This record gives sequence, structure tokens and C-alpha cells, in this order.
Amino acid sequence: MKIPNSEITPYELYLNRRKFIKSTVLASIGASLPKGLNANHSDNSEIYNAYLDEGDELNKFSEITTYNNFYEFWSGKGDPAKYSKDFKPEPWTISVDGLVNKPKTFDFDDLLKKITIEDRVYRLRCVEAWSMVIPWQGFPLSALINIAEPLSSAKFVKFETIFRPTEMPAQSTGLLPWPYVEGLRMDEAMNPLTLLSTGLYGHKLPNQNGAPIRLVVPWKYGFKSIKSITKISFTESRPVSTWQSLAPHEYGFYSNVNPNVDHPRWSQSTERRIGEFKRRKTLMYNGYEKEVSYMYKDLDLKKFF
Ligand SMILES: Nc1nc2c(c(=O)[nH]1)N[C@H]1C(S)=C(S)[C@@H](COP(=O)(O)O)O[C@H]1N2
Ligand SMILES: [Mo]
Repeated sequence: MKIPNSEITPYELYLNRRKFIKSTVLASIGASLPKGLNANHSDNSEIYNAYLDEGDELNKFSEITTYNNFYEFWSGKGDPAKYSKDFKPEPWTISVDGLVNKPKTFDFDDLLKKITIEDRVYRLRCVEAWSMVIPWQGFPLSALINIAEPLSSAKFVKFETIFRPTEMPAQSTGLLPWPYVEGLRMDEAMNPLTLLSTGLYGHKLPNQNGAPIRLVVPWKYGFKSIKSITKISFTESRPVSTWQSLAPHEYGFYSNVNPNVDHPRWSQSTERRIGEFKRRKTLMYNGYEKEVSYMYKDLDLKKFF
């Protein structure tokens, strides 16, 4: 019996469909890719022509949502799933300010109406040398940047996570300086791979993964992919990211995945895919070298790590 698509949840579809179209990441940006989900992530079987690289298999929804880093909910990998249940990502606003023609505070739902949600499958590679393959939904950050119309003096984009200690228990402590901050150079922010994600596996983003909206920068270590973003500012000078402010010798501004530059306390040359036991060789720029290396060709990657 053929079950109508409307009665299969997106997650079941993913699990049942192991034949993913293999194509380059660049192809995903082209017009050939099915255009994404509705903003409310309702079911649509066509979009599950997700693409994977050879040797990559999607991580399970249960892995992606129970093995997390989100220090606002404490630092154990299982903590965010346990302690984020009272976090309320609705309603939500994102303010866009700084060096732009059109500063504005967007209501999250209104913003989604202006924007086309797409499907992407990206690896997320943590600085602690584990990785996952995650089917994200979201929209290119460039779409929001274009709405804001940055001035030519804007050289960087700064992101901030919400500060809400009543719902984010570790924010009542000094575990990290709050709010969590990250930054990108303007060309990195405009790169078509850079995603503002609003969902995964066809579900709205779970709280532990950064509800309702988080960054995904697939060629950089996971900590750049800041969660639960409520403020985006365009700046002339380079923002200082949270991990950089804590340990500048360990966490640089660029944080490009690079097997040839060790973290001061461990090698970055291999990683463990969650769900596997063997180690994999870490790929330059997490495997997105073709798409992003041009941005760094004049940089000494040992110095600008
Ligand atoms: N606000 C905030 N964003 C954050 C973090 C955090 O602690 N706080 N951790 C980062 C790190 S270190 C990683 S590896 C990724 C993990 O994303 P995931 O839990 O969805 O896999 O989120 C990043 N974004
Ligand atoms: Mo990380």
C-alpha cells in the first residue's frame, strides 16, 4: 500500500529514504534543487532529495538532539536536551543594526514570510574532534543581509544569542561571559553556504539545537555556529567572539576547519563521526574547500587560525 505523503512525517521519510542524490554543494545552490519547505516546515516529499557526499550518512535525529554543545544549558553533551525544556523560542525577535541602511527589529514569523526556506545537508565539525551530518532547513544569511542593506563601511557581522537567565540556567553563572557572541567577515557572511537555520529533519529547530534560529557555517568549527540568535550587527571592526575572548591562543577568529593546524591541546587531523567507532580524516575546510578556499588564499593559516 502506498501511504500518502501527507501521512508520513518528514522524519520517517528521511529514515525510509536512504537513496540520496549525490551532488556537489554548489549544485544545491543552483536552480536545479527543489525549493524548500514552507516556513512552517510542513511535509513535502520532493524536498527530501537531499544530497550527501560519498561516505557520509545522515546522523539520526536522536543523535543530533541529545549530543549537543549549548553552554547556556550547561556544558555536558546531554545537558542541553535535559535543561532546555522550559526555553520559549516563541514569540521571537531579531534585531538588525549597526552599519546598515535599514536597521530593523524583525518579528521571527514575519521574517520567515519574506524568505524562502531551503534544504541543505551539512557536516558540523566540533573543535573537540567529533562530527555529525545534519539535514538542515533554513535560508542563506545573505538574504537577510540584502534586506538590511549594509553600508560599504560594514566589514564584519556580529551575532548575539539571547540573554534570558530565567530560561537558560547557566546564564545565572559565570560559566561563559554572556551573551554568547560570534562574528564573520562580510564575505564569509555573504557566502552562499552560510545558512541561518530554522529547522532540521523537517522539524522546527529543537531548543537544544538553537531554536528558533541559529547560524550554520559548515566549513568552520562548530562553535562559530551560534544558536538562538536575537541580534545581528554590522560593524567596521572585527568582533571578538566568546571563545576568542576566553582563550585567544586556542580559538581564533577564523576557526576554519583545518587538519594541518593543531589546536594547542590536541590534533585536529582526525575526527569521530557520532555513531561510528573508526576515526575519519578531517577534510580541509570540512570538505567545502572548493567553495570557500578562495576567501583565504592570501592568509597565513597558521597565524589566522
Ligand atoms: N549560544 C551558543 N551557541 C553555540 C554554542 C553555545 O554554547 N552557545 N556552542 C557551539 C558549539 S561549541 C557547537 S559544536 C555547536 C553545536 O551545535 P549542535 O548542538 O546543534 O550540534 O553549537 C555552537 N553554538
Ligand atoms: Mo564545538
